[in-house]
Amino acid sequence: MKVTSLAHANIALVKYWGKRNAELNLPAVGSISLTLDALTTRTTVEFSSHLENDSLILNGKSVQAKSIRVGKFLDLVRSMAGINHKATVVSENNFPTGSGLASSASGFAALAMAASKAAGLELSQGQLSLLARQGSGSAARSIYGGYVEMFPGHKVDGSDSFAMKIKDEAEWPLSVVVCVTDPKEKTIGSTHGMNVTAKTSPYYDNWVQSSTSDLLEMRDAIEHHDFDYLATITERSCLKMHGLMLSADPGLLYWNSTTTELIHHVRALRASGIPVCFTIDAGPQVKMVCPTEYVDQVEKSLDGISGIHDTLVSSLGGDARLIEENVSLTSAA
Ligand code: 2P0
Repeated sequence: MKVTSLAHANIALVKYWGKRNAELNLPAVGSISLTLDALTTRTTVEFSSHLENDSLILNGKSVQAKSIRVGKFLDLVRSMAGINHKATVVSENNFPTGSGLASSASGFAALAMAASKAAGLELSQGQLSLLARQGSGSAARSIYGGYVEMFPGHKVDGSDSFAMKIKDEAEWPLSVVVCVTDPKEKTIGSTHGMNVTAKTSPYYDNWVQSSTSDLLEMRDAIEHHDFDYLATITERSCLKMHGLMLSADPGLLYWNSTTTELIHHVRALRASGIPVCFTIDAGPQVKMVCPTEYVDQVEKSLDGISGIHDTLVSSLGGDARLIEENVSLTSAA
């Protein structure tokens, strides 16, 4: 069976950085995110007894390095389903890949959904989230739309480490303006960056401990639709994570000069009365979050900032979903 799925990228308001178990990909901290309607990955998977190897075509190109990570993920699916057929995976992002725009989140969420279904599994959203986490921590969140919380869990085997929706996207319509300041793939991937940080930063333990109160406060802000509170916690978590990254050895600096300019810009906008806040992931792109009725004003305010390569505007998106299931001609033959 050939299955196609679609998943949205997400941005964390309370950030995930660091693993409690690198092998099982278990996060050391919880996180809370928004799912982005406009940023999507569409993935088709087909297992076949006629294939000798797994293959990955990402954005129209055959990708060897990434397909090793994808191959390991497919091994998980195969062992769950009790099959040993190899697979063809074709995946397309509608936004820049590997540049700090959460392509691994939407990518592994879409892959978990399409591959499990193509292998004959019927998984619940919780099981899909748990599976997606094993591909990429942030992918556990992209199984759901709206406001999502990832729980790091306590169990050694990671069976309690998955995400859940905490509020539907329709209940509190926020929007996000993504400012792409550099579309190139980043040189230090998140997995490596997290491991270096956990091993070398003198602040790492404090980061892990202080995440509990950030999560608690963010749940409260979302529960009460309190944008000012959300803005305060979002910027605090973002800057704390980047401070932590800077304190690794060697220090990780993902920003460029436009990233810094945009931080000052957002703070000036908020001081002028526009409810907006920034967040930045493991890359130089700046994501501006605001109530949807302010999104045009926020976007307009960016006119004349020369370092912005592109802007993407998104409302909140829905759950990852299957969009096509076909019995393939090759497997039926
Ligand atoms: C997040 N990031 O919470 C944080 C903020 C980037 C900065 O989750 O190693 O690609 O695959 O679990 O999910 C990016 O890390 O890392 C990420 P792995 P992932 O969105």
